[in-house]
Amino acid sequence: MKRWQFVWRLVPLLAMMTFILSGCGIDELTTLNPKGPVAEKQLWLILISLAVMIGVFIVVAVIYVYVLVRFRKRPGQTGIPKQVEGNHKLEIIWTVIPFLLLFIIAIPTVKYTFELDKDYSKDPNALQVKVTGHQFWWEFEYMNEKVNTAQDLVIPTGRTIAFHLESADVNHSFWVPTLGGKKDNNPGMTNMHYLVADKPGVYYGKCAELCGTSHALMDFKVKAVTPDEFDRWIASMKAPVAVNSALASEGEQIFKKSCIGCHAVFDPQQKQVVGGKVAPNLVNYGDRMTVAGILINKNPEDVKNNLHTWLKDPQEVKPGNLMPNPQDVPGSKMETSLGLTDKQIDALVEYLAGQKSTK
Ligand code: HEC
Ligand SMILES: [Cu+2]
Repeated sequence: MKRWQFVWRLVPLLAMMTFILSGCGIDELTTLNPKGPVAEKQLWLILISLAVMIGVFIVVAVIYVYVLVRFRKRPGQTGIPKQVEGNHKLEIIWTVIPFLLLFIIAIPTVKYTFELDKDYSKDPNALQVKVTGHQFWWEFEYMNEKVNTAQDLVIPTGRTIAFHLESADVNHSFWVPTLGGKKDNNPGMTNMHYLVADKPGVYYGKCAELCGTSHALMDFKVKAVTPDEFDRWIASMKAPVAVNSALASEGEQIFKKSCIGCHAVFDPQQKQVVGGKVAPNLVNYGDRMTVAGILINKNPEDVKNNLHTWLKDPQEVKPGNLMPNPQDVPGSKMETSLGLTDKQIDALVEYLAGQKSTK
């Protein structure tokens, strides 16, 4: 009876674990569903190590169970059985077999360790992207194209992307599980990393190094598109966007007063991107897949709602982030605010959401 009660107690525990583990998205944040050659090689290393380990486990378990059964104490048996010590043949066998097994794992591991650490920073065919980790957002700078964006990393398929990983403050770690392993962004240095995406798609990225209060919200998206589409995207990031309503142009004026010191946008008069670099670049903001990397723009209309949520209280969305509150929020950690009214926020939402490429 007691034992049954114990087993029953395990049921909710198992159910809870199933529930929690099901949170590990099958397609999104997994290394088991590779979408490019780097991730494929890494998965192969996992599988070969796993195969060797499972093989060893099975052989050892079978011998163990056999010995337990075959040499168990029989009825009527007294005293300890004959003790056997030392057997050169056996000792050589169980030294050589593990050596061979480790050798099998070592060959691809060493080969891929060097291969995956290749530096493509001088390769003219690779796309050079500087990735700067900030508390708590990602900056992507296309070094040769002179385009800068945040949270959404757009890349062409089939081309090696050479990432120059840097940090503006503390340690971060750049990780896109379906494309390949993570690498750190350390302040004061540049770490090289490369990834390739085979097929168009949206791949999830995360900061994988505890970097402060909102570390868990430091997400980004990698959007792989065809090379043609990529060229169009780059062109659109340098092309003017019309501001086509009175409310939006009011928003533009407020933006130029209150926001442009930190954030850059495309200025149609000067025909270039202008503004500060300490905060995310907001060129073509209406095309973004997220607001602040974490509020998902599932449908095109969502961008307005998400912008509104962000601008009403950025600290509520990402505690500890460095954007000043546009409005006074009672009890907020940000003591001062930019003092904007509800109407001014609506105008800013209209302006930023309308910044869409016209391609
Ligand atoms: C003192 C600098 C500063 C000022 C001024 C500022 N911001 Fe920000 N803003 C930031 C920082 C830093 C972030 C990144 C927060 C994070 O994600 O951790 C941010 C994030 C954002 C985002 C999300 C960006 C993204 O990539 O999705 C929007 C939208 C935004 N700000 C709009 C505004 C608007 C509109 C104003 C003017 C009312 C403004 N900001 C004023 C610093 C600033
Ligand atoms: Cu981080």
